[in-house]
Amino acid sequence: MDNSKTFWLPEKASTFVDIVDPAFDLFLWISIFFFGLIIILVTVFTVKYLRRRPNQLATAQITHNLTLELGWTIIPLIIVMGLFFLGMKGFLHMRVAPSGYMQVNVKAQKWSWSFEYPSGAVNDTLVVPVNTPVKLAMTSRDVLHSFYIAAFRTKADVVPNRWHALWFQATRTGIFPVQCTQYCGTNHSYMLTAVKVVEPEAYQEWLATASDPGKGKTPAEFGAILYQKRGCNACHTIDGSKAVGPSWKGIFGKQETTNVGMVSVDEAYLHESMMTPTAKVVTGFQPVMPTFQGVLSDREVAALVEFIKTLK
Ligand code: HEC
Ligand SMILES: [Cu+2]
Repeated sequence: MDNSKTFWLPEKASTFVDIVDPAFDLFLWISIFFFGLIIILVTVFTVKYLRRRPNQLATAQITHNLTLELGWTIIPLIIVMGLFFLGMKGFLHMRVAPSGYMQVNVKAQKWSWSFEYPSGAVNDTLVVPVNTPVKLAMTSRDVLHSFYIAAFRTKADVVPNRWHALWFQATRTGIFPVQCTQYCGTNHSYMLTAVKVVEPEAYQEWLATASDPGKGKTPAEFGAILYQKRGCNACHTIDGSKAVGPSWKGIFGKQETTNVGMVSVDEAYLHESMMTPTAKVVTGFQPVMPTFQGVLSDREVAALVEFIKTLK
């Protein structure tokens, strides 16, 4: 099978390709057929019924033509009903995961994705085994986002205070882009990640390490991993350049100007900044940071603090 992208459709990598692509092609060809038919008829009629002489008489008034009227009602009706059943069948199949699926929870936030596995592993890219049904239970921590894997032909909105499910079964290994397809603020266009489809053995191996990312690492090294994996890097840089949030470079120990006055950046302040970001808002920035209450464990907060301390 040729899995590469075509003029119309992106590359193919899931079982849904067999449902979506033929339906898309059918819709496309029906549209092309009627587009062609209409253009041809308009042209033919324009030439045929052109008024050639100023005193040319119009044809006698025709009130109706039953055969023609029934024809242009019934034929399109049959076509659209057929398309409806085709679409409905695929839609239902794509909404209900088959038994024996593996579940991953997905949390969207401005502007990153976080994938949480039952083993406790949390990652910023989605890693899944090939030829296995995977169900995603998705919610958002802030605004409306939308989760889209073009190569898998699947997409669903990710809404705060609600869980949306989506499933897929990847048919080959590889790395495929995941996009947010709902405008969700300044850095929406950077809200990209990937789904990495691997062999089942490689998946088990990955899961074992990902389930305990702090293992054998110093707190600061663990913090550096969390900076990426927890999406802090969507808004904070570590090189001193200003982004949506202040850079972490050299903040530890300095005096920060906030909406409640000057504060010194110590462990307690950093902890509070993660749990209750709106308590003290750094001057010159919007209060857009989501809370990480219930998201970061004490150990993770401590690791992030240690990481920030190293950024002199
Ligand atoms: C959506 C963007 C965004 C994300 C994601 C984000 N932050 Fe923030 N953060 C901000 C903004 C904006 C501020 C400044 C305003 C404020 O104080 O609330 C800030 C402030 C902070 C501060 C205080 C910095 C200072 O100079 O005083 C800390 C510490 C912090 N964030 C930690 C984190 C950590 C840790 C993460 C990841 C677990 C994170 N942030 C994720 C936007 C973000
Ligand atoms: Cu988004």
